[in-house]
Order: sequence, then structure tokens, then C-alpha cells
Amino acid sequence: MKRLYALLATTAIAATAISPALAADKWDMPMAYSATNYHSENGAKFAKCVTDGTAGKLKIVTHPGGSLFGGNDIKRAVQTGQAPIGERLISAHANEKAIYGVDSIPFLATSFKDSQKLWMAALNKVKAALDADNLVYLYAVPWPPQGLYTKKDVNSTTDLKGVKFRAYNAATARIAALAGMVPVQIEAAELSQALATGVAESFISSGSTGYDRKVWEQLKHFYDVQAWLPRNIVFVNKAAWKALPSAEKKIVKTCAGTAAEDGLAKAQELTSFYLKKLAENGMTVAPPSKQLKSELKGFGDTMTKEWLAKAGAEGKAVVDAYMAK
Ligand code: PCA
Repeated sequence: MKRLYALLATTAIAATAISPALAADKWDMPMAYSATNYHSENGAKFAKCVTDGTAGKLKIVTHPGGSLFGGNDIKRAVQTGQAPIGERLISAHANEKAIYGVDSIPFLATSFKDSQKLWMAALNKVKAALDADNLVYLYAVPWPPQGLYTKKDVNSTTDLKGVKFRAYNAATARIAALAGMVPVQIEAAELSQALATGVAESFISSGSTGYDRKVWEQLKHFYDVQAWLPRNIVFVNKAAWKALPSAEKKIVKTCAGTAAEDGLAKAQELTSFYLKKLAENGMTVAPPSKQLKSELKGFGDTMTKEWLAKAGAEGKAVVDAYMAK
């Protein structure tokens, strides 16, 4: 009997060594935003869906809050196989490929409905861009519409001159430049500290991030500009994907489809909740003044032209398809 066990053990080890795909896999999934954020909670649900659906053959473990890799490092980590799967705010990589910034063109798609339309028009191109980066697209979830957070009352962009502005992608950095602000790139995970130490004193984001980072401790105003709805994308390293048995691939895809739907529903459901919470905690939540809005729209026109020039025929095709729908 002992010998039989020994034999079985040796065979098991040999089988694992020869064919790692047969062994139970554990995928660590870096995520940049706080554990209680709906993107992270949705990611955890997705991970459970895959783990349960494969009866533990593929176990996905999420690491929110930038605990495994900071937001800025997640895409590279997954591309190079340091992490098999991860979630990233895709527009933060618009400098690499213009198509990654399609969701952050100011005032192109400003509602959930339009942002879905734009995403459907862009998705195949985004997938192809990710594929060329050694990544397989799984799902994307939007953030609520983006507004402007400030310390002082702002009636026009002139009031923003010289303000230290937290940027999270090329579009927000460009707005800072156009308004004569001083941009500084900061992850959401470090935002509270940056505001507390005066490294940043204004930023553009959703009510979600203002709520997560309790920015009412330093800031007073939220202008509900509704400028665009950026997205987080969950992607997989191509080799890790290829190594999955097809039955597991199918389960991952099904869970990803559910995560896309659930995430969108949550974002929609929570949008007004977040703004209510900002107000309850003492912030003034209001639409932008006519002047501020029209000046920001002017920036948007400039940036749309700039984006189209960078994104070329591919970008134009996406915007045309979106407009035609
Ligand atoms: N929150 C993220 C990106 C967009 C948003 O609403 C952030 O501020 O980092």
C-alpha cells in the first residue's frame, strides 16, 4: 500500500511537471482601486464566478487598492506575464495608442447610454490594440460621468490658473495645460494624501472617487460637468489565456459577460448616491456655470481635433460609427 501511495505521488508530481495546465491554477489579479469601490467588488464577484465555475481549477484572487501593483504598473505587469490578469483604467495608456483614449474625449459621449454606444463602436479596435500588446480583453466597466473638484468657487477656467491639478491620464493632463494649471499624475490610491499635503488641490473624476477618497476633508466644490465616462478594462496575459483548457476559457468568458453587465448597472445605480454623499459631507454639488461649461467645451473641441489627428483613419472610423448610431 505504501508503495502504491509512493507510486501515485510520483506519478502526480510527474504529471504536474509535464502538463501544468492540468494542475489547479491560481491567478493573482492586481486592481488599482479600493476594495470597497464597485469596480473592485465587481472584480471580486467575477473572480468568485470563475473559481466556483471551474470548481477551483482556476482560482482568481483579486488584490485591490494597488496592493500587488500600482495602477500605473498593472498593464505592463500583465503584458510581461508578471501577473496573469489585471484591471486598469485604459485611458491612462492613451499615450501608447490613441485608441486607448477613445473613452476620454471631452463631451463626445457624456451619458451612460452614449458611452456604451461609443464603446461598442470602438471595441474591436481596442481589442486589436490590446492583442498587439500581448493582452486578451475580458470586460470593461465605466466610471460615472466626470466632474471638476476644487477648493474654491470656480466660475470660469481663469479661476483655475496656477492650481495644482491631479491628472490620471493624457486627457486630464491636457485639460490642465489648456487651463494653465499645473498637472501632477497621481493614482487614486494616493489621492487623499496628495490633497492633504497640498501636492494637488483640484482634479477631474467621478463622484465615486471623491467618495472613496473622502475628498470633502480638503475640497469644497464638485462641478457636475459630465465631461466623459472613462473605463476600467480587465485583461489577461495572452500566454496565460492560451494555456487555459477551452472549458475554462468558456467559463471565464461567461463570467466576464456577467461582470460587464453588473458593473454597468452598479455604476448607473451609484452615480446619484455618490453625489448625495458628497453633498451630505458638506460639499457644494452643482452644475458648472454657463461660462465654465462653454470654456470646457472649447477645450473639448480642441482635444477632439487633437485626438482625431493622432488616432488617424482608425479613430475617425470609430467616431463616425458612433455618430451614425
Ligand atoms: N475615477 C478614477 C478614474 C475615473 C474615475 O472616476 C480616478 O480618479 O482615478
